[in-house]
Amino acid sequence: MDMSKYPAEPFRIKVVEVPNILNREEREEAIKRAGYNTFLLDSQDCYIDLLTDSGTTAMSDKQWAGLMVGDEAYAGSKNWKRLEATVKEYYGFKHLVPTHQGRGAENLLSRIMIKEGDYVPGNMYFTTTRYHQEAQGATFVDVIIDEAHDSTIDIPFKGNIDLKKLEDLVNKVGADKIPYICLAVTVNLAGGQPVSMENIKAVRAFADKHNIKVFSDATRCVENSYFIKKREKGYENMEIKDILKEMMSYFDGCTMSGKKDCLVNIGGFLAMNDENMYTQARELVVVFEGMPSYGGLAGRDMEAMAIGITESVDYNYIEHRIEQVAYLGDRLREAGVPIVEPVGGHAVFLDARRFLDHLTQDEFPAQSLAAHLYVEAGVRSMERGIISAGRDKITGDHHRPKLELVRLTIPRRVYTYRHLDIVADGVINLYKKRDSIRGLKFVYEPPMLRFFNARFELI
Ligand code: PLI
Repeated sequence: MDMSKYPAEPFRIKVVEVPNILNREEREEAIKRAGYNTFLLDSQDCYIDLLTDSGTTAMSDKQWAGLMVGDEAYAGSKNWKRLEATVKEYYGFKHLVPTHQGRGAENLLSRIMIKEGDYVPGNMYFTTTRYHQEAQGATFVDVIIDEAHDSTIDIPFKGNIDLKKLEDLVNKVGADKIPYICLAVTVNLAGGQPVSMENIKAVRAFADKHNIKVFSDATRCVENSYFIKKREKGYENMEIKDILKEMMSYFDGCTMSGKKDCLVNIGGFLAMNDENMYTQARELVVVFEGMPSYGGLAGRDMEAMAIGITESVDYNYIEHRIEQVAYLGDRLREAGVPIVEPVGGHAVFLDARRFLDHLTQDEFPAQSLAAHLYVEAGVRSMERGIISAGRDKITGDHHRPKLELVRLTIPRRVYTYRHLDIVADGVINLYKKRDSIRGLKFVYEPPMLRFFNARFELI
């Protein structure tokens, strides 16, 4: 590999964490104890933990210093004032309520906007987002472009919304049944794929025509901004922070999981422009999260998030973050391992259907691949396939996503290129002996968000 293509770490390491490095036999025991579910492994038993990029960021020295100026008053904390001002400055929305994390904001948004029998179109589902929409009586409708469901198609903005699908939905159910369009930047389950500014503008224009609101799932919006800078004409000379602000200007508001692009271990917010909606959000947040000036967070958490937001738009940070993920993808592609193309912002996704083409979807290939990768290399990854998709609330059958994936999610500012080499070597070794990998069956299936706590055994 020509390493000069990849930017070196734009940080120095000041604190280290030493995990257990188990041998193969110990890892076999550990995964059996965990019911072949990587969510149920002990963190200390995972040498390289790529379960998620959520809340796993290494905070900066400035953020840690920020924790010391936490104002832990029950109401009116000064850290809240700073967070509010920072979100207004970088995201441009008039109002926000803090929440303990992204799903807290999704709960509030869904309760405020959705009536029983509504439809919420979105560019592919995310587990918690869809859960909250359905819990309020809505039907989620996937309106992402078809290409997003094919892991082999390499196009620059694979997270885009298909305007024709939106139009068809409006014609079928009527615009008054669509309280808002949920537009995620980037699209996690499509592989961390970005949405173009052109598509965001087109969705805005469509929504205006039909009097529908547009809310963004802004969880990885800084990563989306980087892709726009690199791939979309007219944005190549703009600063990340200006791209971010322009992007957000097309939305009526957003939900945010601060645990990703705000570079913190906990936190989130719901932002909006509408005065009336803000009043409702303030009324609801006290029921589910806490006072509108803390929303389930400590003052110190809000301080760290405000600082994280300012650091997240730094070009050196985001360039290294995205290109490091690309490096892992390049290594795997070079060895012929089937991955989702193109590589997205936060993770490399293994295509388990092609990796384990001797297994059917009912043998849970992605779940099995994740379990075997742990045994092979001490690397923890996550299934994003039939298990994550859950069951249809009416028919009770599995949702059957076309994409059956294992996500190798890279935490921000945590691992070096050498760590990623260990991951790549482990995956490549496993690929060479893929025919010996067996499928799994449930021994315990939870009724909701089953992937978190499910248990399996080898078939
Ligand atoms: O985990 P939360 O509640 O802070 O955020 C929920 C959430 C909303 N939208 C998107 C696109 C997400 O990726 C997301 C959380 N993602 C997790 C936990 C992940 O591992 O990807």
